[in-house]
Amino acid sequence: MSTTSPDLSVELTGQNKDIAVVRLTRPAKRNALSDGLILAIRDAFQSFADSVRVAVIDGEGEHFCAGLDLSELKERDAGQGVHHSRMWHGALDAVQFGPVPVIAALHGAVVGGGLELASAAHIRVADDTTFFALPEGTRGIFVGGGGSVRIPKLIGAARMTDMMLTGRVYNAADGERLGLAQYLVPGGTALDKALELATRIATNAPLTNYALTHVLPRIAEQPADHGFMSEALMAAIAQSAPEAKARVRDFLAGKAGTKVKKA
Ligand code: 1HE
Repeated sequence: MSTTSPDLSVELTGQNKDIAVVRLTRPAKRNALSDGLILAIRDAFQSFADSVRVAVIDGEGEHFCAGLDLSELKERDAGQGVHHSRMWHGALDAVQFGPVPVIAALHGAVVGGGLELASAAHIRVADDTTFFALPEGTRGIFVGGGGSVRIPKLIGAARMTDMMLTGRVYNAADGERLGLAQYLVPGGTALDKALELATRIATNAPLTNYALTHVLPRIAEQPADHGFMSEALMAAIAQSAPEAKARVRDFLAGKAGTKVKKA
């Protein structure tokens, strides 16, 4: 059953309603992630309309997300703690391995579970008000939303260890330099940039987008020998699609807008 929440909105935009903007709408609590909000995120990413080709996730107010709703942090026994963390894993897996590429538009605090959520996106755009931190270490807890798996892939285990041991906060420029975000933009423009990227991504062949979000991360985890074989299989499937043949034909025919341009 689909969970709705007053703390989450989903709006379809773009030509043909092909971009879903998923917005955390709990600014009074800095978009802290309650259990209800985490389940609503899971359900939103599992139930997009067929028209959706790309999703953008952002947060209302001055901060993207303050992480786990600490007011819900109550006594749990070990078993309940495992289930709670696995619930987060299910939700953020729905983001990373959902039907479409996901762009996170970041500003203000991207901390704790907020950084775990952002890490599940495929592209992160940070405006210059963004700051990144993992306060779990100083709060006597640990990441539980997949951060220990995803964040070291972005910045390495050593930097994540430092963030958690010392409470280190990275500003937007340093975050982009390290790999916490792929784009750095002026304050207040992260959503615009994310929508610009989404518009471009929506014109890709859906099968290529699927290969990039579902196959590439798995190849990256495989031994090289297995990875080469997976790559060959995916390449063969992608290039055999009629859409791929038409796109290559357009380039060979010199059709406008098909040439790679200097950055
Ligand atoms: C919250 C939360 C929250 C704010 N849970 N209520 N995350 C943290 O340790 C980060 C905690 N938050 C902060 O450090 C700051 O709130 C911010 C830097 C994000 C923003 O500061 P500011 O000055 O804009 O807001 P504020 O005055 O601190 O907070 C406004 C309200 O939001 C206030 O409630 P109010 O009723 O007194 O108005 C805060 O209590 C509330 N609020 N953040 C609950 N996180 C899967 S495991 C993941 C583990 C983690 O994520 S641990 C890290 C948790």
